Amino acid sequence: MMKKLEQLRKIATDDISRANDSKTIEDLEIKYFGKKSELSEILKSIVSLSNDEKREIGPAVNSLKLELFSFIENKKNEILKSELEIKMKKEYIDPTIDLKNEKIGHLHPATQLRYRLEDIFKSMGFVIYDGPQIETDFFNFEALNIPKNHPARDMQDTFYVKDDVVLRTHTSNCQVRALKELGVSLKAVVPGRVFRNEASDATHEHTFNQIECIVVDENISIANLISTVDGFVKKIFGDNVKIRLRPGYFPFVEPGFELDISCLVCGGKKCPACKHTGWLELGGTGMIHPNVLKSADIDSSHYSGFAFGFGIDRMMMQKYKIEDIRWSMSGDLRFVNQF
Ligand code: FA5
Repeated sequence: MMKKLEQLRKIATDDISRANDSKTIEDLEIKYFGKKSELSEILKSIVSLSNDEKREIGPAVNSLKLELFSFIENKKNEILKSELEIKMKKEYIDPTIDLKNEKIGHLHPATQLRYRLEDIFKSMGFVIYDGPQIETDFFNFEALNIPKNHPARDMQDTFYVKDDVVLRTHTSNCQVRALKELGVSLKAVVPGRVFRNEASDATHEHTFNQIECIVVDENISIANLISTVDGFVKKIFGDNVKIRLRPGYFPFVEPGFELDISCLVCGGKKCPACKHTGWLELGGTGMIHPNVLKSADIDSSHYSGFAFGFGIDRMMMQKYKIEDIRWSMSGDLRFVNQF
């Protein structure tokens, strides 16, 4: 047995000395220390030896085991260190390289504006709510008091995925969703992409962004609506901007309004940019219709609320004086690099 141990020491030390990569050393670890290794078989066989033999062989096996173990550990550390050095040389990073002139890209102006709007509303205590762009006919139309075959559907033609599934035409699709999911009291804004089946021109796209605001609680009035809109419009466009409401029809609000801001170019004095009216349209608004609250299982005798929906791309056009909305999705770097 002692001879066998001596042979094992020689072969193992030779093998380990020759190893020069981590895979080989891992294989040798299994070969010499694994469950089926020769050393493990010898250890198992010790029980069947006589007491005298045990006294001689036991310590010898243990000492060989410790010797080989420390030998293989040292070799392993040596190999890992040299492999790491090679890797570091190959993947060398120079932290002193000057990247000032590297082009790293930036957010699209509509996205920048969206994030700014989100920050403003968050600072006013609103939560940001997100909803699906592929929507059921129910949430996009029916829950909003627009039954099938109602003429109001003509105002927002869309793309049909299936009979009852559409690309959402407005972020108002989240009015009933947010009320059902978050309940009252609710102060939420929904920014996001919407779609319409309409011919594009300087102010119309088939794909654009809106931001919806929904507030439902006890005793909510038009005064709350006006102060909220006035607050956020001044934060976006500056303190001199005025707002005005005109009667407007949307089946999901009663009363409903179109909301205008004073022209940013002439300050309300009338110019070509505002078609000589002094005002620019921002979007629709109004007090949420009782039928909409009913769709969300909310008691309209106890709660009331307002909503508004504005076009982010149109706001972007006004803020940055962009004359044609079609630049927005053109993918033209001459446009986006200006912001
Ligand atoms: C709506 O979409 C209503 N959901 C708004 C609303 C919400 C009313 C809550 C009442 C209560 P409208 O179709 O007018 O309304 O669109 C709102 C705004 O989206 C418009 O004022 C405009 O800024 C923008 N918008 C509408 N159509 C387009 C289009 N094709 N391209 C670019 N922007 C558009």
